[in-house]
Amino acid sequence: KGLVRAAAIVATVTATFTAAQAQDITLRGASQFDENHAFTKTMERFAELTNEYYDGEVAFDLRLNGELGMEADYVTFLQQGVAIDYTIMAPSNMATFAPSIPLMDMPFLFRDQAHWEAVLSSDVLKPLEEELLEKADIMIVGYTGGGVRNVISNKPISNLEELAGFKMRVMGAPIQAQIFSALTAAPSAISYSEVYNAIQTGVIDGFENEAASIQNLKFYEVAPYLTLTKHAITVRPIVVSGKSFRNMPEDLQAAVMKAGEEAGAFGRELESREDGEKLQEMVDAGQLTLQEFAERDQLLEMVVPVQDDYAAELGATELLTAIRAK
Ligand code: X1X
Repeated sequence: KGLVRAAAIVATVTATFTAAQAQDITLRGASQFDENHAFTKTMERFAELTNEYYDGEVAFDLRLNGELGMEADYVTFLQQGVAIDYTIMAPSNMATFAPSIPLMDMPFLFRDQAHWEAVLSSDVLKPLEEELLEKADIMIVGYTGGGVRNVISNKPISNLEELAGFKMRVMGAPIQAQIFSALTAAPSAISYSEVYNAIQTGVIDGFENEAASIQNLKFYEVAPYLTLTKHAITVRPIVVSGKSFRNMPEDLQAAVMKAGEEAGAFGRELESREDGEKLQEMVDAGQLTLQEFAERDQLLEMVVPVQDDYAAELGATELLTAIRAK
């Protein structure tokens, strides 16, 4: 009789524990931007969709405005499984842990938007996802992005002669500096949080970025000239810490994967659509002056050998060929 009673207590306790556990799941995310940025909206959509597909309640605690640091901090947090569970970030900010990841993010990788979309809606990037999971314990659950990166500066730049020696900030992955060095600029890797000040104090003359972020962080205040180099269409993975993912019940894991893929498609449509609109808003507000780059085709020719060498060094020549062939 005693044993039956003990088993009943254990059953009750287990059921209560499971219910409490399900209610208690909180996933914390981080954004460098405010509520108007496409990354923030995409992470909000990811939260909504996860709750839609999961037969339980998950609380999402998304911290904005760089409250938890910048992307370079987030990658360490995710890898260690501390502070945050999910975010959106540039592959070039994950280079320390997985050197091949910036390949999906390198300038001049995509011919046009159709090529970019074909790559992101295929599974051609799978080998890079596997490497990221293996080396950094970070999972890619979807792909957003879609902003076009251009050069933005404190003085007009409209041709190769003016680009020569241009002191510019690039993201931390070595391939970023290699590409811009090949274009004869003078790149240096500076933390994103330092860029505004570095331009203001004359340490650099500018950098390269997409409209959503230029507008959100008001970079036009210190760099009001934008040159349409159109050198990258952004690829921005929605990432989840492997440690957080393994702690989730299986049905939540499935919901997160499905939500990640769909939120990614939502974010790609949103940022691609808003990119031109945001540039125009900044022009109309007198914040930015746009100019064409006279020798854009030549830029492409100058960087292809650098891309090829980088892929060869990583043993990723086949992968680069497959991406180009999409
Ligand atoms: O250049 C950067 O470091 C940043 O640029 C934009 O804000 C985003 O693309 C972001 O992901 C980050 O990489």
